[in-house]
Amino acid sequence: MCLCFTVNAQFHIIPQPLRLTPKPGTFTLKNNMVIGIDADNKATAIYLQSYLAKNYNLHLKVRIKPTAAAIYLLLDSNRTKGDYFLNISRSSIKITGNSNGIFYGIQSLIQLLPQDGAAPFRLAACEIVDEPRFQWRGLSLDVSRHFFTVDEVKKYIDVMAHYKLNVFHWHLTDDEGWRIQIDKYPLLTDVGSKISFYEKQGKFRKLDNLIDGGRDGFYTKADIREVLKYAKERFVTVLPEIEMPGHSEAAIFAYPWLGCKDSTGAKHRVRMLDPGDSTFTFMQNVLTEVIDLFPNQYIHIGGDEAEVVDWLKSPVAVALMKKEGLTRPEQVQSYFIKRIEKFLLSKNKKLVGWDEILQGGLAESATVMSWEGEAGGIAAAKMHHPVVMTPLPYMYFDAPQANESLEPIGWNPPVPWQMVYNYEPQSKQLSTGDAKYIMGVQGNIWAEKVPNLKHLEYMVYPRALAVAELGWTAKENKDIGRFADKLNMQYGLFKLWGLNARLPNIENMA
Ligand code: TNX
Repeated sequence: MCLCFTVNAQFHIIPQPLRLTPKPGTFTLKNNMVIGIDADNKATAIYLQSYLAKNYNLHLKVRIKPTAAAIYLLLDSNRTKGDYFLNISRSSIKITGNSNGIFYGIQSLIQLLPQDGAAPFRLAACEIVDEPRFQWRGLSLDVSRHFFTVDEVKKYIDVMAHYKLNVFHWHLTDDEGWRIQIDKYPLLTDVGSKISFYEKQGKFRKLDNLIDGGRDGFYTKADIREVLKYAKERFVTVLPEIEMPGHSEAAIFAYPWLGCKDSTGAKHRVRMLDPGDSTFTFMQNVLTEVIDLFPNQYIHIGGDEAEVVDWLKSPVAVALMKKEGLTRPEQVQSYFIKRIEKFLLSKNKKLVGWDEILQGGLAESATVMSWEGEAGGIAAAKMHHPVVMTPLPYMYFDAPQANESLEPIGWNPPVPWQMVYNYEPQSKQLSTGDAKYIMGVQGNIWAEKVPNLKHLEYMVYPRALAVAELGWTAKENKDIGRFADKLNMQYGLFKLWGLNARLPNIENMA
C-alpha cells in the first residue's frame, strides 16, 4: 500500500512524514502570538521562538499553560521514539510528542513557512502523523584532514537537525591531524594538530593527498562542551571517533614511541600503533578524557585500514602473537580492539568500529559501521551485532555529484543524490529478524579534498537530505519523483540559512 501523498507545493517536507492529510483553510502566524507550553518543554519553545525571530523577524511570546495560544507544544511522554502529531488548523497549531517529538514537529512546521522569509506567514492547514523508521540517522564530518571551526560545526549540526538527522559522527583524529585537547598528552594538539608544522619537519609525512595542504586547528575541551550543548538542544547525539590502531600518524608524530617499529628500532610504518602495553595505557588515558566529555553511550574507535601485515616486522607485535598464541596479524587487530572494548565496557560505554573490526574475530559487544560495501554490515547483522550502514559508494559524499568535469574535485566515481536516495539499508540478504540489527544509515564526508566550509556544504547538500529521508521515512512511503520535487523546493530554505548547496544540474561553486 502506498501512503504517498501526491506532490503538493505546500507540503514539501523532507523527510517525508508517515501520514500527511491536507485540510481546508490556512493559518497565519503574526507578531506577538503566543506559543503555549507545559512547564517542562520550554527549551523547544525557545528554539522555535528564536528561529522565527532570526529568520523571519517574527516575534512570538512563550507562555506556560496560557488560556489561549496560536501554537501549542504539548508533551506526551508515551511517544518515546521521536514520533509526533502536528495539526495546523484555521485557528491554531498543535504539536504533540515527547520533547524530541515536539522538536521534530517544529522542524516540519518551519519547513512549511514561506521560503522567501516574507510576510504573510501563511501555513496551509493539515494533519501530520509522523515517526522515524530508524533510530540512527547519521552524518559524519572529518575534521582531521581539514579542520572546521566550532561555528562551522554548529552550522553543520543545525542543518542536520532541520532534516531530523540525529547522530553527528565527529572524526576527530587521523593521520593528518589530531583535533581534540587531551590534558595528559599536550603534544597531541601542540604538535599533532599542526599540519604546517609537519610540513616543515617533513620526513615522515605524506600529505600530498590534501588539497590546500590541510588546515591547522583543534578543539579545546570548552569548545567540545559548547558543541555538545548546541547538539543536545537540537536532539543530535555526538559520536566521537578516536582512530586506532591504524590512521594514527598524527599521534605518533607527537609521541613517536607509540609507533610501530621494526627490530632495528626504525619506524617502518608511522601510521600504525605498536600493540604494546604502553600504547594501551596511552589509549585508555585518552579515552578516559574523551568519555569524561562525551555523554554518548557509544565511542567510535576507528579500526579501518590498519596495515596489519606491518606488525609482522614489529618485535612487540611478534612477541604478543607468541604470548597470545595468535598466528595471523588480523588476530592482533582483533586482540587490540577487544582489549579496548573491555576498557570501554568497564566505563559503561559501547564500542563502534569500521567493518575491518570483523577481521580476526569481532569483539562481543561491538557495533559495526559498514563502509567497504555492505558485506561487513550484513555479516555483523547475521551475528546479531548492531550495524550502521554507510557503504561505499552510496554514502560517500567526498565523491562528485555528477561528471567530474562539471564538478569540484572529489574521489570518483560520481554519486548523484538519486543514487543515495535509492539505497536500501536493510539488505534483501537479511532475514526479517536479522534486518532488525540494522540500526540505521549514515552519510560520510572525508575532507582530504574539502578545504573549507563552502566546499563542504556543496558536497553534503543536497545528498544529506536523501540520507535524512531514507533514515526517517517508511520504506513504502519513499518516492523519488516526489523527493525530486521537494528538493527543488528546499532552495529557498538553503538561501535563508546561507547554505552553499549544489543546485540541480548547475555548477555553483565560486
Ligand atoms: C577511507 S572510509 C577511509 C578514510 C578516507 C576515505 C577516502 C574509512 C573508514 N576510511 O580515512 O578518508 O577512504 O574516501
